[in-house]
Amino acid sequence: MAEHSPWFYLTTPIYYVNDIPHIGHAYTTVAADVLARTRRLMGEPVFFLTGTDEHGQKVWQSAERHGLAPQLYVDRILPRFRELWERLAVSNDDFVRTTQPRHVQGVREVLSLLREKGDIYEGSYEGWYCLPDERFWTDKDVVEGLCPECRRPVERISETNYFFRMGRYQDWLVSHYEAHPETIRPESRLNEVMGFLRKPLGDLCISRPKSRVPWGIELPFAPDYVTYVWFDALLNYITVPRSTGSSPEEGMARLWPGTHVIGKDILTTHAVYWPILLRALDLPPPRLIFAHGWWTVDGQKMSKSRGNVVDPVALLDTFGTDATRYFLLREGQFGQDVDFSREALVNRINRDLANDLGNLLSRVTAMALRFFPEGGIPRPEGGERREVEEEALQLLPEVRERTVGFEFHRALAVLWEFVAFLNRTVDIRAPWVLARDPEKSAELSEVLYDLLEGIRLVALHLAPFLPETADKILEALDCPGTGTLSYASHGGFGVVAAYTVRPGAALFPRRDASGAILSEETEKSTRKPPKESSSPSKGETAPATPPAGDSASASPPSAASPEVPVLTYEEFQKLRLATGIIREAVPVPKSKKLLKLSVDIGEAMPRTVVAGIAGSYPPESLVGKSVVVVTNLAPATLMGVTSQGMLLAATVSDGVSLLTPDRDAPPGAGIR
Ligand code: ME8
Repeated sequence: MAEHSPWFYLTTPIYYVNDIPHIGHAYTTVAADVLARTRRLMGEPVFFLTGTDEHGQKVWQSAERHGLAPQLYVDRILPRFRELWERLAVSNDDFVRTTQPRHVQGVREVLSLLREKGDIYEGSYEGWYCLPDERFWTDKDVVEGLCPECRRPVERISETNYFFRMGRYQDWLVSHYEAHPETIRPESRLNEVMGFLRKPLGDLCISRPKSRVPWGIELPFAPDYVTYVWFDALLNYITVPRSTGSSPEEGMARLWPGTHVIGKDILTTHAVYWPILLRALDLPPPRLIFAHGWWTVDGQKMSKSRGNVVDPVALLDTFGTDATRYFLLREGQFGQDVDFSREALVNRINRDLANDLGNLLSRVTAMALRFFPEGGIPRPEGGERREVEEEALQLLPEVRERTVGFEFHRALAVLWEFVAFLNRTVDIRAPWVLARDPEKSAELSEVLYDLLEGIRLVALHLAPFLPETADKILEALDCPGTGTLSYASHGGFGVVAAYTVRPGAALFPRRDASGAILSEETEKSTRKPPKESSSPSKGETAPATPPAGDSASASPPSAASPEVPVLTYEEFQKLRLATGIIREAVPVPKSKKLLKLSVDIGEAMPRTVVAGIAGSYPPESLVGKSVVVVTNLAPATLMGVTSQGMLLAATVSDGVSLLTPDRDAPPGAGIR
């Protein structure tokens, strides 16, 4: 049946509203969003569902604690989830609440049907109950009075209840997974499920007496009982499709089976209870269940009692939508546990987003504007495939494949390989050198077109991950925004006939270790670029790179003088100096004084350093020279080139003299 439907139906768990959302909720939902957006770009019709789980004992108890009726309580918490998804740019097509009439009605219909079929029976129950997980356990399961799942104390309970004949379908489920092992991912999770299925499955208690849990969906055949919250919750995955079609059957035929993205904590309910429930309803099992790993904080489990729960709203307030989304998906492998630290987040922002991506856009658009102020950089005529196109064809299809395969961090790593390639192309092809030679104007135009086209493809592939950034990039390239894109129509190379760029805003500001934006003020005052003028002036002779302060005076400052600030030892310790070796040196176009250097400081990629030393050193004399680099200065853009460090030099009578280690020192040696 629905196996042939073209629809991609994707769900997240529906989250409990007994508390405000945390980073784990954001993780699952953003991952699902990236998948939904990618599938849409692939031209598939997508139905992406998220929502809230509003019934059950935990929610009821939270409401009690707040002195509110449960419905009022959930209505008050709900906006926290909805607003979070909005701020995270989550593009869900529907939002289900288990208190909605469409869901309540659907659950009651299912209950009646299963009761009629004889799959639900009345029985008495005595056993252990885990309140936080709302699950029953047998004597065998419970060790030392603790829940085998969450390790919290269980309580003894004895009552009459209604049971779902789950055991009946165990053999079917085992043979289903044997035939379709690919429907549980990652593979290790399938092993867990099969391990669980090795023991006989008991029947599932699907009711709670109202006297104990008054907050839930009433059983249609037993008004003193409400439905077990998990039974209620899982059914959202079909009550919604049933309510969105012209009839329940049509809605189901269109959307079902769905793909579920969940955390590893709820694997058993999804991979065991849920397919069996579907089977009892004569519906096919889910298309796929992907259970991702757990976020920890500085290596520790996140918990309220530890006070280390990461609040996604606070992250958004400080870092914004796209940086938060990027970090969530880039930092760890989806499926494995991943650790949160602010340091890692700030590093990712500064390195990947501000340096690699942000600089690429600002360098290339600045050059396009400078060398083609009237715009109109045309698509080069025919000919052989050039290297940017080759590289795009090589790398970009993998970005899509990895994304639909849930390998989000790999997809981003591959995309960043392409970003690094484009940055290298800028360095190697040096458009500013081409711009000096009128005979090379065709080559200049070709290089810039290829770079701009490369950047446009970066935006296209970035769109599912960082939708706001993709739009900003496309706007700077004067291309239509992400809302109109598809891989089929925009994924080729050479799609744009001619580029006219606009001055783009900086994509990501750099941050200090606390996460605060390094303000332009700070950057300006500490890294004032030397003025460009044709006649040498006093100010021009001084610093090797943008001077710290502007004291171009030749006399050494005296620590005793009141204008010279005195540093504390702690302040001095913040400075990072390292040895470097200059690998490349070229003049900065239109500048008499600046050279653009590529300096190896022992990192994966050499740093670009702009130095005001052209008056003292011809570029070719610098290649291979050892220098001393300030490595943790905020970058500054000088004449369109962003400098990622500063060289130390002494001011001498006829210019500057670079400081250099007096014996051989490898690149990256720290300086104390
Ligand atoms: O379980 N790391 O809701 P819930 C990663 N209502 N993901 C995490 C996480 C963490 N530390 N903590 C939570 C429920 N999550 C039920 C679901 S579905 C029919 C009913 C994410 O509010 C992860 O997706 O406890 C996990 O599965 C989900 O939040 C649990 O959310």
